[in-house]
Amino acid sequence: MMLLTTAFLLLSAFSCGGGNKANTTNEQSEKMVVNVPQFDADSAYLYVKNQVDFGPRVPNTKGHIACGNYLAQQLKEFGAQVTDQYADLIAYDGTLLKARNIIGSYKPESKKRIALFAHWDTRPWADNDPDKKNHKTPILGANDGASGVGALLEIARLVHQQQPELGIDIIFLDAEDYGAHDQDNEESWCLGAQYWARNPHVQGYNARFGILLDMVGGKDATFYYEGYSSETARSEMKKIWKKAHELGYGKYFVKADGIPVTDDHLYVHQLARIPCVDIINYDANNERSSFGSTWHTINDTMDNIDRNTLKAVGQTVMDVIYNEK
Ligand code: AHN
Ligand code: ZN
Repeated sequence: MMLLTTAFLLLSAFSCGGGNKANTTNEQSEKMVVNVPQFDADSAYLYVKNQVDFGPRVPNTKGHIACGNYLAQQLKEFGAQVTDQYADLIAYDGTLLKARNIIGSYKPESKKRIALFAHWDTRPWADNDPDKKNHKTPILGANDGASGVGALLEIARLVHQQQPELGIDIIFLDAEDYGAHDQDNEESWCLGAQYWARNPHVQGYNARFGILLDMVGGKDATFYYEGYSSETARSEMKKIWKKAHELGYGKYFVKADGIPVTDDHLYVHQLARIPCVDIINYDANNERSSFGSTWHTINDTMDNIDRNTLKAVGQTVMDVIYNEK
């Protein structure tokens, strides 16, 4: 950072006079020189695939345990201070879920923080599959689960190489997708988030804001203003969409209202009082699901994962967090 600032000042000294003088003040140069590392979509894609290769990550299964170990290990390799938060959570059907939230922290001593969330578990039932015989088959969750986590692992890799000004917490939430089959039991979803928000990994934890990534890898995904984000984290949401458009990702980040979604960010706001924006695929014209045609089906596989979508979301989040002062 210092080196780059110096380089810029040298360059400005050599550039010809008569330009906008305001641009050559120290303050302006600092602003312009924020160097944001390049999000590598191939790398993120590999982190998505590595999770899917464990098979379904349903709580209380071998694939879940193995993938949890992989995620904690990756965060450690990327220099984060890792906290494992184990919790026994009761699902809507009475099942005791051996859940694990995994948190990777950078600059843990800093009071100025941003929290980045994704759920890492996968749904035990493909109950939105067009074929009823698949409704009890667990999903692979390439998009629904692995995509957000994969993007955040790539961000962790980059944050380790070059730290942004603020402290960053990468928070992998468990037991998001064990919700009831009927739509009215909202609180049966996001159990790991509810637990974390009631029992944050650090006492009195706070962050300036949070960003939740949910289904951020699908081909031709579109991200609209999600309802709760609009209400409770409006300025942060607008900042993210503005940045996405500046970077040329306007076709993904649509500046129009989507729907409210009961998702992890809701509890982050309600229980931990941290404003949190949900970047979640919204497919306005899909009859099968407003989250896209593969949502909670056996087709939520790597075939539907598009590096370009991961790049659009990952680079946007990178630019947002590196520009916070
Ligand atoms: C409900 O269907 C209530 N919420 C969607 C949250 C979700 C499920 N995200 C991924 N899978
Ligand atoms: Zn789901």
